[in-house]
Amino acid sequence: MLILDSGLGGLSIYKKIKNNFKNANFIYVCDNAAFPYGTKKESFIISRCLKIISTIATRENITLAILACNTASVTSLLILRNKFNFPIIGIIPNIKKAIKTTKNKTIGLLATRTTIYNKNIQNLIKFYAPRIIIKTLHNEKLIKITEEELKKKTNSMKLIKKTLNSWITSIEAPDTIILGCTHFYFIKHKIKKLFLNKINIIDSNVLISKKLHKILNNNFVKNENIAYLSRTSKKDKDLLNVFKKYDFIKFKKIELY
Ligand code: DGN
Repeated sequence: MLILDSGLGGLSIYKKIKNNFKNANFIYVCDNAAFPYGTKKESFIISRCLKIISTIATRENITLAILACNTASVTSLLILRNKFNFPIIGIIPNIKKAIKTTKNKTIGLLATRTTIYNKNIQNLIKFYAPRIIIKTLHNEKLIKITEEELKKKTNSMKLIKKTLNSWITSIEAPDTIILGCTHFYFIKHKIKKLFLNKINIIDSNVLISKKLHKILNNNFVKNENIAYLSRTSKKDKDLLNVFKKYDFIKFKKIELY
């Protein structure tokens, strides 16, 4: 199973599915040379994902690919599905679930700029939530700091607080927040704490597990998990340590021109 993100966010999906597919071999592509996708043009993300999946498909046996990044999914999923002969699934902000959950008709969407302003996401919001206020927040620094925290280099609380302050203090504060970025699962508990647990957090990752069970049976034979990195400089050493913690024991470089 191939999992793709520009950073470590996709590990939140891996964490969710690994126990349900215990014998599956996971191949994680961390396109760290292009991290974060959230600040890149849509055309760049599409061609990058195309190149990555094509390259890996020539080297590894791929049963299914997961775009473990909302930004990559909203921009590239439909295009990629037409190019490959294995299933490709992605993750997008779970707007429908949030609409069902909110009581005060105010929802917060926390995602990258590219995800928030993607025209399909904007259309989904207009279609499903015309009478609901959707407040959006993007802060690419928060994604970077979440990665740094996973590498045990910093503490993200101060920045999370600063980023969410306008929601926390507003009289029209959302009662429901959609995690529209796979990185934010790692700071979910902190977000909850800042809202004194009086917030519904909408998990879009659960949809991935449901889709996987529909598509795949569990007939895998366990071999090993491999992490591919698109950059392997000295400063990427900490990344390897995070992957090791998640049972990725073999590392390879993916060359992208
Ligand atoms: N994890 C990505 C997402 O879900 O949109 C954001 C980080 C990135 O740019 N890859």
